[in-house]
Amino acid sequence: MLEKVLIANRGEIAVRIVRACHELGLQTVVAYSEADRDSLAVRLSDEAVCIGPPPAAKSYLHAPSLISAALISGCDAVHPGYGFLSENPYFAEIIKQCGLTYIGPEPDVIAIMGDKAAARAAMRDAGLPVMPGSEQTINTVDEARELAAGMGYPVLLKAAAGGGGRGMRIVPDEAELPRAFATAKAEAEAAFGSGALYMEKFLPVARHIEIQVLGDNYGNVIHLGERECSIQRRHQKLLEEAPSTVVDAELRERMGAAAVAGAKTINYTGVGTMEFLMDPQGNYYFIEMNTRIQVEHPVTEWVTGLDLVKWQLRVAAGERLTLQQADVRMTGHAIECRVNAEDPARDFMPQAGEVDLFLPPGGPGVRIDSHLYSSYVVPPNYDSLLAKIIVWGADRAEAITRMQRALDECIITGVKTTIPFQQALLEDANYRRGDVSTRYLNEFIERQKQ
Ligand code: MV4
Repeated sequence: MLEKVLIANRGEIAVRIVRACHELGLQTVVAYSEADRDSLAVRLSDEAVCIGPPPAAKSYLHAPSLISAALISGCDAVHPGYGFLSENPYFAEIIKQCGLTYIGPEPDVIAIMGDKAAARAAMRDAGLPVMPGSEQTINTVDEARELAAGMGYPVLLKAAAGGGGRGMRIVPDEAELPRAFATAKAEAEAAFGSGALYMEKFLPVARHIEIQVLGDNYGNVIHLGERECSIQRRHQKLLEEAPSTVVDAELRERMGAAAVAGAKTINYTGVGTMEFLMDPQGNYYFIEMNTRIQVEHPVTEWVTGLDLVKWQLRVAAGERLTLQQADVRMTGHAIECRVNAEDPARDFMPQAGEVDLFLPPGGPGVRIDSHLYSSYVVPPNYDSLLAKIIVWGADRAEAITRMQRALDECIITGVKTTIPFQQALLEDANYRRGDVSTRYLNEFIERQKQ
């Protein structure tokens, strides 16, 4: 088993990883920037190392500082969390070359799934249904025009080095294609260092369903059911739940088996997520894979009873999965609401400043994953996530009622948050019926304005 883990991240996920390490008897070292000197993760960790000034590029994205912190503090492993360097194959590779254990999949697996065009090809070869689109990246407008003519508009241009909706551009018709192609290429080059683009048929109304997979170093891979993640604003998820209201046991079995087959094909190890889009007819298509723990992992943890971060640590230490697919069961219904330091009344403008009072909700079936405490100062340098409120209910109706209670109880003063928006969401008749899609949130926001 590992002994001492460097946590190369911040905020709620750093706290989450400290907790999992401590429950496994591991020592923790939290890397922190000067802006996070007073963070909860630093307070809970056995040790902490300052890795640089507040800008992420000089701290949480600066591999030499993170690896130096691990080496000088005598760590034997590094956990990347999510975001920052968590899907950077070079970071994983350098960590291994320095004799440390990377808590995540192999660098070459991170690399292939990080190239979203190569990931599609690999999953197509593995026999998964893949969103109709280009076989590989497209180099010229003429190529794009020919492909789009074959597929029919609207089409989507996506950055091969992007993912998560970053660098995604809808092309409604042929007239728009040249400008869209040039803009998408330039934006991808600027954002990801690669202008490589691929094309997909755009599904205007779909559900974003992702399957959690877990593999060990001995070829065992299982799936842990699905998460419904269609409620996104500008490709940032706001609310996630498990199970999905449109996935029954038979469909779960089929999607899960596809996800496991895809993961086995690339010898996937650790925790990962296969993202699918489902059309109104119930057909599902692979779009991309995430090779890291995800923000929304708690909803899967609650309905399956598994601790995914502990499994990341166990698998990285060389342990075998102790459960078979037949042992995995989903019980009840879990919902996660992300509480962000944003003002929903002002187009979700990010907020920073002191949280005077933080009083988290509690009681039966409520979990709070957060780095907040009263008097904590929210720094302006990073993403706006303050807390995740996760609830479990025997069924979806109980989970919704419980989430409403938890949101009503939660007190965060000093900065505006998305709590009022989440409360309105949970009141919405369409949401309560489970009638959500990738189009739902924009329609909901428009209805709110009326
Ligand atoms: C799509 C899509 C429709 N058609 N791809 C991918 C990353 C995720 N953050 C958004 N993704 C999508 N990819 C094709 N071919 C729809 C989404 C999508 C979405 C798009 C616009 C507005 C909200 C959305 C919510 C989830 C998924």
